[in-house]
Amino acid sequence: MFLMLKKKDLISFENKIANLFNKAKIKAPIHLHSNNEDQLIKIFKQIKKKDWIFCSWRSHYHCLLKGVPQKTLEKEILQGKSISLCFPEYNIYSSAIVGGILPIAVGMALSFKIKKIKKKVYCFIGDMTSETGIAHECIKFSINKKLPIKFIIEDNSKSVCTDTKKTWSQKKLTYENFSTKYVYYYKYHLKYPHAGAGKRVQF
Ligand SMILES: Cc1ncc(C[n+]2csc(CCOP(=O)(O)OP(=O)(O)O)c2C)c(N)n1
Ligand SMILES: [Mg+2]
Repeated sequence: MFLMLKKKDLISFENKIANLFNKAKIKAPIHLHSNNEDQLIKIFKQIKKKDWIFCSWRSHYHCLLKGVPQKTLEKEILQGKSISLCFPEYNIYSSAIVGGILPIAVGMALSFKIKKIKKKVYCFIGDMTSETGIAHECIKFSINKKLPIKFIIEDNSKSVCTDTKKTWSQKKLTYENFSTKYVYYYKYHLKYPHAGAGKRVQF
């Protein structure tokens, strides 16, 4: 990537947002990341400025690594937009609807292929999202049509407060350790609750 932030920059940004949330300076939900800085920095090394990123409600780190300036991102979060951050000028789009971004990401990759545009789509999804029907269809379609897209599964083992594997009675997630050209899986431990910063409002 053209601009590479360090692990400590990501952590200090997320800590700052957590403090602002706990001081009631942010009136809308926030979904923080933690303990996945190394993995994301490594993934973003292969992502180019012209490529597109699609992600979920948990996207502060992705925005920073795609080049959104910290001040710009903080302003949007303070305005209550953390849950669905979109910065088209930095080629990053997110949705707070579970599975919502998947067909949009696939549609963009299909369009790149049809128009012979040399850009790639990176679609970041949580472990529970990766087990939905829409994810299975989108991943299958993309692999079979050889689309310029990669799905990155970010496994924190839970969906809000529910254990993902227990929900589906699976010993392993469908795409666990399934690293191919189209799918990359990584596991991390989220120190924060699903939403909020551990002190004030919880979901
Ligand atoms: C269609 C839909 N159903 C339910 C929700 C509520 N919801 C928000 S995040 C979430 C958990 C998803 O878990 P996962 O994909 O593992 O992502 P994580 O939050 O753990 O990163 C749920 C159920 C939603 N936003 N959209
Ligand atoms: Mg999860």
